[in-house]
Amino acid sequence: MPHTTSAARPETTVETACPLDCPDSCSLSVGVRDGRIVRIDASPRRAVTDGYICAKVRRFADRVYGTARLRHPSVRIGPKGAGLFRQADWDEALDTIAARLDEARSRLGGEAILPFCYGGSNGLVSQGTTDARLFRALGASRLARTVCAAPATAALAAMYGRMQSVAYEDFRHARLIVIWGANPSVAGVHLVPRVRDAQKQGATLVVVDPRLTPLARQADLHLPVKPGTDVAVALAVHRTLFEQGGADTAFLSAHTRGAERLRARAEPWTVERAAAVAGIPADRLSRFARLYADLSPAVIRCGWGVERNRNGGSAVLAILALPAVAGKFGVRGGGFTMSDSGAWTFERGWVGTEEPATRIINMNQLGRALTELDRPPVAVLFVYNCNPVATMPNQNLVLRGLQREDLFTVVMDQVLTDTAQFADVVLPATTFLEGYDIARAYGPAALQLIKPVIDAEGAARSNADVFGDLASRLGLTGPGVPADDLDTLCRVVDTMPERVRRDLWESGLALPDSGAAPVQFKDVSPRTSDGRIDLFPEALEAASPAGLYAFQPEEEDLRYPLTLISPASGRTISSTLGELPRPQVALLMHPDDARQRGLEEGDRIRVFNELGEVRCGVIVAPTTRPGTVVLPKGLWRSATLNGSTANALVPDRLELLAGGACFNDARVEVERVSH
Ligand SMILES: Nc1nc2c(c(=O)[nH]1)N[C@H]1C(S)=C(S)[C@@H](COP(=O)(O)OP(=O)(O)OC[C@H]3O[C@@H](n4cnc5c(=O)[nH]c(N)nc54)[C@H](O)[C@@H]3O)O[C@H]1N2
Ligand SMILES: Nc1nc2c(c(=O)[nH]1)N[C@H]1C(S)=C(S)[C@@H](COP(=O)(O)OP(=O)(O)OC[C@H]3O[C@@H](n4cnc5c(=O)[nH]c(N)nc54)[C@H](O)[C@@H]3O)O[C@H]1N2
Ligand SMILES: [Mo]
Repeated sequence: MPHTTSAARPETTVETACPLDCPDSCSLSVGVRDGRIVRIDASPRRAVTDGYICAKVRRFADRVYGTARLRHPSVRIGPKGAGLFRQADWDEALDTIAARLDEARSRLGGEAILPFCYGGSNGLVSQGTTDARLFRALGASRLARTVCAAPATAALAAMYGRMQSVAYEDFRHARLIVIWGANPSVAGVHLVPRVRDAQKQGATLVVVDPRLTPLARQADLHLPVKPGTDVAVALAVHRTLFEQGGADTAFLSAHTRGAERLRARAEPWTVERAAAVAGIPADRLSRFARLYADLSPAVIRCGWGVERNRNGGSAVLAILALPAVAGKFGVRGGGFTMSDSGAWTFERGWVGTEEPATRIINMNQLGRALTELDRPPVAVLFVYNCNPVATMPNQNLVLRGLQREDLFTVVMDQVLTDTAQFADVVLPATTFLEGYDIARAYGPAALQLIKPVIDAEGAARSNADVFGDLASRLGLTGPGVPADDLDTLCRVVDTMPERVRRDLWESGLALPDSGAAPVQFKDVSPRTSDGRIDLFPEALEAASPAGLYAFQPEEEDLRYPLTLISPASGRTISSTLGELPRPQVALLMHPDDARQRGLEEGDRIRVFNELGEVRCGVIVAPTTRPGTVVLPKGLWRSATLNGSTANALVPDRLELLAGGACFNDARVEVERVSH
């Protein structure tokens, strides 16, 4: 008889949620046996998750238990960036860091300290809590968290006061769906079946994207715009609406302000002119304008591909203004979907102290901050929830900054990232399967409780715990500072309204008062000062060097005739999971561009400009527009032949409305290389 005792231990299941930087914020059911994760799957708790999760999170255990995982603190022993470390214990690591923080502050002032964090964990506990309190108490430089969503958030907040979006499940009620600069087939997969269902029921699908994305293939109309030209395209639709009777004047006068000024900005944008600027046939653009005027309910999914160029904020404004001008609100399946992260009425979390008015550093210019700033220079860089070598513009300048001998760099992460290779002290962080947190969705709004599923690997600790510990080593502990992630979680939940608190504790899921699928202008309305949609927000106009609805053309540079974009891929979330094996990376290029350069699929190439070069393979296919080439976002340096990724080619210029990143605003040339 076979011997079966070792398999006899039962599998237990823990209900939790995914806090990774993705709009869908899935509810998860995780199987554990003998203290190890054996299965990660969808939980039925949240309707949006719809019974399935993405392939990336299914295999998240490969990260938790993988060879790149950090299990102990370590201290650099080789030259900067050589990746040579010796193991240390927490006391040594944190005492060293505390001493360096203290030294920098007393010698140069608190502003010599730069905390650097972004999307690693979108949780409400692991960011903006004990970390924020520590850096505030130190008087550190403040970080403008602009790498993503800053232009879109500025536009949405000014225009609608962050009104809640049309939920995914309501897309099936739409007769017209516009997917504008979003690729939900990889970056928010739960929208796709809802779009397909709507199409089966006769809805028309329009996709605005320089690439032939999976949904663009299925669309009735695809507008393959040049990156950075969406503002012109949207303004031409506005002009058509105003000129041809498609504007809802009753709605505009009852519910908006600034319509006349918007109309004036749209006036120069005839369909012909916008089509020429965007590099698309004029008849396709006028067909789009007609469809948008004629079909209701009409919903626009505005993605983040739109914002990642100099004109990004104005483009988002012009797109989000469309449903107001065309009067598309007030019906189920009509309106827009952007981000719901700010659609809640609770204040964010707990920090327990005022923010000092120290200098603000735009994270998109990290390289400059490390190499150019003085009075004071950045002396201590503390990176957590972020992998800037892989994710920030001007990679070579970031690397140069990180090589500074007089810079003390701390990196706290789950794995030995490209950034951690440059650290003086590396700290091991828990994953969302090893601690407490709250996932706040930025697709359809929801909060979910995250619980530890397994014990922490090795000596890994949570951010909340480590920053609290550091504060006490520095003597900065005030009364009521939470001790660890559970304590911090309780503090964060305590700041929420009674009903939300109860739902979170009792069922692990809380929805806004307006429910999971509100109708815009019925169940939710603008939360601007006067409750109207502000089509011409003057505060934004005043702050922007180019003004609202501005289109600034790219500078002609004959040496670099191609535009490089680097959108989300299905293999990573930003650079998270980039440590896992992947096939050879290749640049996607249109056959016309390849022919002009004598390139063929399978060639080795270099993509280059004045900032750097990337060496990799090439895929030749008509799935990108001529003139636009594509590399995936979030690559680790080992993924290419020369240790540079798309960000080595991305300029650190700023988007004009909110200082956003210009990832899709890189000008390059491509040529074959022999090795
Ligand atoms: N699998 C996976 N999922 C993710 C992520 C990931 O890396 N991988 N990242 C997460 C994060 S941080 C975010 S912010 C979201 C982003 O998710 P999305 O909003 O989908 O953003 P992107 O992938 O940057 O770009 C979307 C599309 O915009 C197109 N595009 C590029 N430039 C332009 C332009 O100028 N105009 C127009 N109209 N289209 C343009 C690109 O070709 C792409 O198809 O996804 C999240 N989800
Ligand atoms: N070329 C190009 N670059 C881009 C983009 C693009 O479109 N093109 N998109 C940009 C966008 S949209 C975004 S949002 C940014 C994201 O850029 P980043 O903020 O750098 O996001 P990630 O690459 O996901 O890296 C997050 C890191 O945080 C770590 N982490 C996760 N949880 C924890 C935790 O609890 N504690 C600690 N200490 N660490 C943790 C993860 O292991 C990971 O290494 O990238 C941007 N970069
Ligand atoms: Mo992002």
